[in-house]
Amino acid sequence: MTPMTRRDLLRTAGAATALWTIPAFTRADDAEKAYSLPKLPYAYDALEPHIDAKTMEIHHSRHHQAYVDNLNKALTGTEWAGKRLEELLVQLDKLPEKIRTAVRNNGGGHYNHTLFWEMMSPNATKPSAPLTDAINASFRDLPAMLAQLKEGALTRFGSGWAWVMYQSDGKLKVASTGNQDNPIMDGAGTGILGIDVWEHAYYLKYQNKRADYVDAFFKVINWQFVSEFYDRLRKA
Ligand code: MN3
Repeated sequence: MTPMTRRDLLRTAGAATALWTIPAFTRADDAEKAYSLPKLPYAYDALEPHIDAKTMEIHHSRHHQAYVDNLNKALTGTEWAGKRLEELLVQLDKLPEKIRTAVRNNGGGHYNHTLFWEMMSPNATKPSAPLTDAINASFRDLPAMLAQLKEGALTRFGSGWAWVMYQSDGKLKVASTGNQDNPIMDGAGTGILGIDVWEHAYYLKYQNKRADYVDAFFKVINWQFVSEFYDRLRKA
């Protein structure tokens, strides 16, 4: 057995802490031990004209469904089936190598999209007072935070996500991840607001104009959900 390096220890400690502080959004069905596609909390056309109905329908019913199906396929018959998805994503290095990449990509896809639908709303909302305080302390103000988030979304080369993440020191920070990765995977933080910058999220309506899509996304942010997510983390 190789001795644990300091880095391993820190990673393990980080993952263990993260495990208990990340709220569960994606549970497997107890009987089936399988995940299922969550119902969209609004109609496909509810975010028009900012996010069009066709994009929402394909994104939810085909892309997200495929992540769920492929995640279930990878986990079937393994001891990891039926666990909280968050539990798998914070300790990917413990998964058998045979299924690790499939769980990372499809489990990340299921987790990220489950949050993404909730992070948008057709109703006008605004950040809570505690979240506003945290935004002001970490970024100066809300426009400054959104400017950084937009920069993160535009500079992510290829497919991925830009995030506002909550860190264990209570501060908020902007980050971006490739593919379907999420900041919880390496213990950097927990993404409380995320924007999908895969082309499938915007190409039908915005083609190559990712900046226009980001501006449109800013108009449909569900601040109530983001504020509640922030609250659950800071009180954990
Ligand atoms: Mn997507």
